[in-house]
Amino acid sequence: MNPALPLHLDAEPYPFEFRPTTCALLIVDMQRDFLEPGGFGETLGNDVAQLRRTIAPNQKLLAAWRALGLQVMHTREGHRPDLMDLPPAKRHRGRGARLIGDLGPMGRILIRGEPGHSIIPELAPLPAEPVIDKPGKGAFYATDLHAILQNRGIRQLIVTGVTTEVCVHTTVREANDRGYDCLVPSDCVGSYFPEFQTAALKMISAQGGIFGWVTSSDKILSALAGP
Ligand code: C5J
Repeated sequence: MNPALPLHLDAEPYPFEFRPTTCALLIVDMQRDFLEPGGFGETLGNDVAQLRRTIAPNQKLLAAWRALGLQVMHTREGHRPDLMDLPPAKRHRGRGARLIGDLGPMGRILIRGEPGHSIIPELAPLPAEPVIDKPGKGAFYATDLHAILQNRGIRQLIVTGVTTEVCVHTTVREANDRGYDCLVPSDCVGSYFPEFQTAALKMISAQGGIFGWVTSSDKILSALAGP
């Protein structure tokens, strides 16, 4: 496989054509507080198994992407320890017993530098892989992601991570408005709510791919492996 040549893979709503060298794997918010038992997500009453099923397929895709020397980027949702970048509306919405910035089971919730804020060890970034710290749901809002992608000549994104209908969806929508083609492998994205997972994926590929394409990680791996 020559990664500079275009590849085609089976996707919804129609085959996705991509050039691996100008396509980045963007892994969204695979953070301990969202995925690990005992983390913030679970303390809110969520079933983390719904998210943890995405770990193994993400590991396989990440290994294949790295083996070809292709671009990998990671994001983390979180805020400054002094909370100055946290809109009061975001802190108070949900009215949970614990708010962003409060002490949770893995340190202060969604605060940069705290144990729960870090990416799960199974998908730990390599030193050369940019980690985008984002204060919002979308990875483009108030970050340098767009500049980094432009400087590296990236035109297409494979977006994985959690949660499908929140940070993955917002990121795909933001990317779409900035002119990137987005491909979402359904087994590499997860929601605490199965019905949201199904609806969110349908919304991406509906209306002729209004936000992008949906496929599975196996199809990406087969395309990379070549005929
Ligand atoms: C949420 C995220 N669900 N990463 N964050 O609050 O999707």
